Amino acid sequence: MLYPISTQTRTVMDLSGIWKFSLTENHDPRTPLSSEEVMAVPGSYNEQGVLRRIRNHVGSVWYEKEFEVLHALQKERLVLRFGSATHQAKVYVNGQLVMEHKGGFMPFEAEINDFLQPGKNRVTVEVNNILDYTTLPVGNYSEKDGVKKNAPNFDFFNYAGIHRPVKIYTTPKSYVEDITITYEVKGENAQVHFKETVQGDHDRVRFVVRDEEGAVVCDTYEKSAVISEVKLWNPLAAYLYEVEIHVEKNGETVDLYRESFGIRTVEVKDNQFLINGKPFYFKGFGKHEDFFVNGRGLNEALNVTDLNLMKWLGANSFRTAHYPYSEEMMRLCDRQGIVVIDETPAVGIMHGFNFALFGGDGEKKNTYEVMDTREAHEQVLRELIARDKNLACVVMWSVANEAATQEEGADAYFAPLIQLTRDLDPQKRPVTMVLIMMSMPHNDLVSKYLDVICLNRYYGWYINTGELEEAKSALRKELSDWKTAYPDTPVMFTEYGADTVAGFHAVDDIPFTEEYQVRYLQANHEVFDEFDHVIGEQMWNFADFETSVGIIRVQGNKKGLFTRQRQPKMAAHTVRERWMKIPDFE
Ligand code: GCB
Repeated sequence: MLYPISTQTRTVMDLSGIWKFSLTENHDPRTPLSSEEVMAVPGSYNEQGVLRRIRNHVGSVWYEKEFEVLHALQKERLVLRFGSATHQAKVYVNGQLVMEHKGGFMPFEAEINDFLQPGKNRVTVEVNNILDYTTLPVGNYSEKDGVKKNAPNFDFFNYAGIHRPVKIYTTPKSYVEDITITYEVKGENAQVHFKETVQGDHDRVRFVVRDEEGAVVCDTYEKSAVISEVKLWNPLAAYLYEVEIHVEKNGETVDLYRESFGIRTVEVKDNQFLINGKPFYFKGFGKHEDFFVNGRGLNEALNVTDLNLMKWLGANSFRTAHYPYSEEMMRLCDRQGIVVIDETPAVGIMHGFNFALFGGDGEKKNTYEVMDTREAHEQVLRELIARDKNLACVVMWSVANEAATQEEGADAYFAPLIQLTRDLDPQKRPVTMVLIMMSMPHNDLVSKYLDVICLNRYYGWYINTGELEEAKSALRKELSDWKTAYPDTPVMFTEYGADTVAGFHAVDDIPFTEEYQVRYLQANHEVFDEFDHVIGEQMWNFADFETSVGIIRVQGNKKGLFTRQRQPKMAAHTVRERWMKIPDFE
């Protein structure tokens, strides 16, 4: 699905702003929503609503907004598009259902010409936040004595609402529906291939590629062209070409779409992660889309700030933990040269998960008998790869975070999904899954399918708490075991971290203090540096973030290197010293 842009043949209306809002469960969308309450879109309703009844609401809520379409545009295709609505949405125009979508992190759209009326129109959206054993992420929905509970099976607040922009964009009746760009780099040149889908009456399609200076580097009706003396997209040195796709009829351009694309290669070889043939070392984070007031709603100023903080630190990459991020963030990373591991919302695929802190080790061990997430999983892989396939910043797909990959059934569940990811990706990027602490070299059932083994490890936090020497020995042992069991698969850390309350201090190794976070990270880094097959370190987390309430969370998860308001903790300075010395490429 293409990102909506304005060109000489298209325009975009943004419906962001203040919408009417109601918690009413049984609204009839044929009548206007009668409510004094309002919500800003994009944004989570949980924070804006302030009160518990809104913050912790379980079930459906309703949004509504009036809009009018410029007369001159009404002969065009008018497409109503949501960047995302979390987690399920039904969309009505003037009381008539125009589309439904399941899954809280992907765009969806529908043509609305037939639903419009002269003058004012009304878009009404029912958004539902219930998560259960069929959804991704996985939740533990229950209803007892009329009380609904929606406990997440994951460690972040279940923010809901219309999280990304709502737009109406136009296209002519003949239009570019999709474009896929692939290429091979051959010496100084690149052979670029275009695969377009065009709807409607047209004669032919022309591709005009420009470089960053605007110079035309190819102009063709063929599906393939050579860009000579190609400038490659590199981490922190992005270079983006732009292809203009002209849909032509009788020699005239009837539709024009522009897609930017970087050219770079990615490959896992000899225990290394090669970008443009050079061994890349991941330095960065698992992140969240999370902030005061906005909740999980798009916040472009925050996105820019976060990338600038990463550059200040010497970081080069992050993982979109634990769901696909906004198209705006992905496009920003493509432009800024930030390397991204693109993760699905498959988090919580573990029945009876207990935090290792309480001695649990996934005690129920029948995840694949009781969960029914396959359909949602396949759907989101299709949607994610369709959305992000042309992005140079995406160098690897993460099929899931911390599933029960040590339990019987994991192989049968994941092998086909990993294969599907490979089949769907036109650029054939590496594929990974992020492994929980209970999944070890001796019992993990999916590592054999992965290009990179990604580990979430908390030695010195959930285990060996406060005991950094023990933590180092345990980590060292585990890394040698992976090397022995999977000598040809590189390993990277996608999580390691210690909850740290900014302002807490101690001389000794006392968890929750800023000093402990510094030493915990140093201890981990010391061991990473002993192993050549470790190809990167993405710590948990970039910043503190909101979670459900619970006794192991002090107003949220505090493993951030920055506070939630983006102030550096003491460890930010020591991590910066380290990362400034580690080059992006070996
Ligand atoms: C994990 C999860 C992450 C949690 C983190 C923690 O392994 O992947 O979502 O927030 O641990 O801090 O416990």
